[in-house]
Amino acid sequence: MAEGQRRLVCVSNRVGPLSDEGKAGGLAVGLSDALKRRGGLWFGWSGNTSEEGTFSEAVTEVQDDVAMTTIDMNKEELEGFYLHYANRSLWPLLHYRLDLAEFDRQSDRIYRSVNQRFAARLAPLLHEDDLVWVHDYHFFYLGSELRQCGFKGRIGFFLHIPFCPPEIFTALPASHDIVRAMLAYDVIGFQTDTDRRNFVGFCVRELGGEKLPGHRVRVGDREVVAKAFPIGIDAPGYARFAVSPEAGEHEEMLRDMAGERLQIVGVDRMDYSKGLVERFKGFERLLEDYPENRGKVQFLQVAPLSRSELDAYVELRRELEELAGHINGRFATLDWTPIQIMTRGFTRRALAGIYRAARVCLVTPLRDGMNLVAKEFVAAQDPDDPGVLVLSRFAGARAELEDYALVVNPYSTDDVARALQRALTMPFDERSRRWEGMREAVFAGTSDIWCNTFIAELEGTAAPDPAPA
Ligand code: ADQ
Repeated sequence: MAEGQRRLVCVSNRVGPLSDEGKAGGLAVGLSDALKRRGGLWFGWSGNTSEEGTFSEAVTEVQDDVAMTTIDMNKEELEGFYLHYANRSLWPLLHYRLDLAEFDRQSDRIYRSVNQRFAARLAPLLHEDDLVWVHDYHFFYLGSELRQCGFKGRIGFFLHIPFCPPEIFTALPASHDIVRAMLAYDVIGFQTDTDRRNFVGFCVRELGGEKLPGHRVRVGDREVVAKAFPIGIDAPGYARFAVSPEAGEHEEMLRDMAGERLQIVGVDRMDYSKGLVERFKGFERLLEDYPENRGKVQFLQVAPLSRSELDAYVELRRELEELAGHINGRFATLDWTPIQIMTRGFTRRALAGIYRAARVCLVTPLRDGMNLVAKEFVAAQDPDDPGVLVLSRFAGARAELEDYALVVNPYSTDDVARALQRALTMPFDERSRRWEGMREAVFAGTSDIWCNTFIAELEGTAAPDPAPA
């Protein structure tokens, strides 16, 4: 931490790792990049359960300038807070999947109490002039609970996933309580302007609030900043990963395996929001409608398992494996397996090599806050032979990359197949021009810039907006 700088305190459900481990998850990647540069305290759940739960002793691990302090949860807290309310109510709802969202009183109660417990444990660790930055949908109530504990400093919040339209959000029984509690934050950050508009729309229509100039919103006597801060990656660092020996090994392995064939890749946590089923069907349609690709392309989907305790995720894995089996059964020859699915994690360097070996990257979520994979793919490319990004119109990353990626409707099998065909046959000049444009965008919006812009807003030192919202 530089002298005179206020300490940054980040709060998120999972803490770390700071190192290049094979852990999948956009939040961990974004935050560790930011914290490693600035230093500070990172507070959250240890990943362990114990009988004492949120009353367990806090454990602190220090790495360089970052202290990581964690507490446990007990089984009931983990069930109600994490598995149920966060992952079965909020995650599907905020991803516009009302059909998958489940609501119940018990988990609502536990979610609130875990937020209260984390605030109670964090409050004694805080200094008055700390900048507290709370992350994601696990902790909507945490800011307001910190206020109850007497903390008067600045508190910001960033939502990594989408904020759905008010028409959908109002289905959540606690929707009013949640948004009112969010107003305890001084700055509320979203990935895109669409998310911000949805949130402000809720404040105005449901809570009688008022939209003010300069990305501000007023509800009753609370006036807060609600603004988009698109998250980025450490683009120069990622580009260096891509030319590391470990990346080189993976790139070579994949190129050897592909031989003359063109490689298509997808890299996503195995989650229904990522549109994997629809993507597989799009690939199948490519082989159906453009038969010249048979034997000439291969598709590797890397999809580490996540939340495998939940039924919807078990079902998804089954469906994907079945679909891959069906496609391979239908088109494979003795020397060609069209589609391969891998559920293991990779280090970030290894992944960078995989991206670099690919001619096309398929990033086709049905809904995604940002999608860092799209940005990593761009940063990892070889300027002498860059690949093409096929990007969902429903990924937050579209806002920055739409002029250069091939933008598709991920629900349309035909659209995905057409875009794939276009990507696979794209001449070098066009590939190169498109990649240059994306590269510029990815390097102009790095994780550093994301972090610094948010913190400047939280400190109240951000330059005023030239064009008020
Ligand atoms: P995620 O839903 O996790 O993030 P994403 O942004 O794509 O989605 O990030 C995934 C991260 O995990 C990437 O950095 C990727 O490299 C890594 N990863 C994926 N598969 C891996 C594997 N097999 N091994 C190792 N690493 C792997 C959430 C939101 C997103 C938002 C981010 C950041 O859902 O919309 O972009 O937070 O805010």
